[in-house]
Amino acid sequence: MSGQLFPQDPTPRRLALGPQACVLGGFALPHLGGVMPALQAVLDAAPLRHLVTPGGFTMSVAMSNCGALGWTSDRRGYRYTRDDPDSGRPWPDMPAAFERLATAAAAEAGFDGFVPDACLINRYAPGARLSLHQDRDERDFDAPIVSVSLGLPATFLFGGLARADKAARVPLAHGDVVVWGGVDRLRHHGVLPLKDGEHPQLGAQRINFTFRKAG
Ligand code: MD3
Ligand code: FE
Repeated sequence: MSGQLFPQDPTPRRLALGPQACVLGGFALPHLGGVMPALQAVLDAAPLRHLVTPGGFTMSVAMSNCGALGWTSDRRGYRYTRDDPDSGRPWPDMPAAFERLATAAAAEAGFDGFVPDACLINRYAPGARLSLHQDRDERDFDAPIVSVSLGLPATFLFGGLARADKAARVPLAHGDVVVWGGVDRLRHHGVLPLKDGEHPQLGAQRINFTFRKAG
C-alpha cells in the first residue's frame, strides 16, 4: 500500500521539516478564541502597512508588529525598533493570548522557556509572496522562531543554509504552527504567491505571526 488514505487531509499533527524544525498541525486552533480579538486590537493600534526594502521595492506582504520590538524596513535598511515609525508610539504590547500560544508551541517542539519579545504580523492578499531569505536581524540565534498560519492556505518554501540549496515545498493551513531553531534557524525560506480563495473566518487573506526573541 502506498499514499495517504485521504490525500486532502489537513496537515498531520506533527511533521519534521529538519532536525530542529517541525510543523504542529492545527496547534493554534484551541487558542484562536483569545488570539483573534487580540489581533484586531493590535491592528487597530498599529495598522498593517507595505514596507519598502533597502533596494527600493515595496513588499507585497503588509506588516505590523506587537511586543517590545518590531521589525521594520526602509531605504536605510532592516532593523528592530521600539516605536512604530508610522505613529511614533511604542508597538502595541504583546497580548497574553499571543505569548501563551508561542510559549506552548515552542515547548511542544522541545524549546522550553521561549519568551518572545517581538511578533511580526504578515498579511498576504492573493498574489502576495515572500522571496527566499534568512532571518538574521535578531540578536541571538539560539532562541527558536515560532510561526502561526491563519486564513487561506499557502505553500511555504524551506531551503538550506545556502540560498541556492533546493527548497522543499510545505503546505500550511489555518491553525498550523511551525517551530524552527538550532541547526535549522538560519535556513532560507519563503512563501509562494498566495492563491485566490475565501477563508470562512478570515476571507481572502492569509495572516502569519512570527514570534521571535529579537533583543
Ligand atoms: C525558517 N514569514 O516573516 S514564517 C518572515 O509565512 C517569514 O509569513 C513567513 O519568513 C510567512 O520572516 C514564514 C516561517 C519562518 C520564520 C522564520 C524562519 C520560517 C523560518 C527562520 C528560519 C527558518
Ligand atoms: Fe523569514
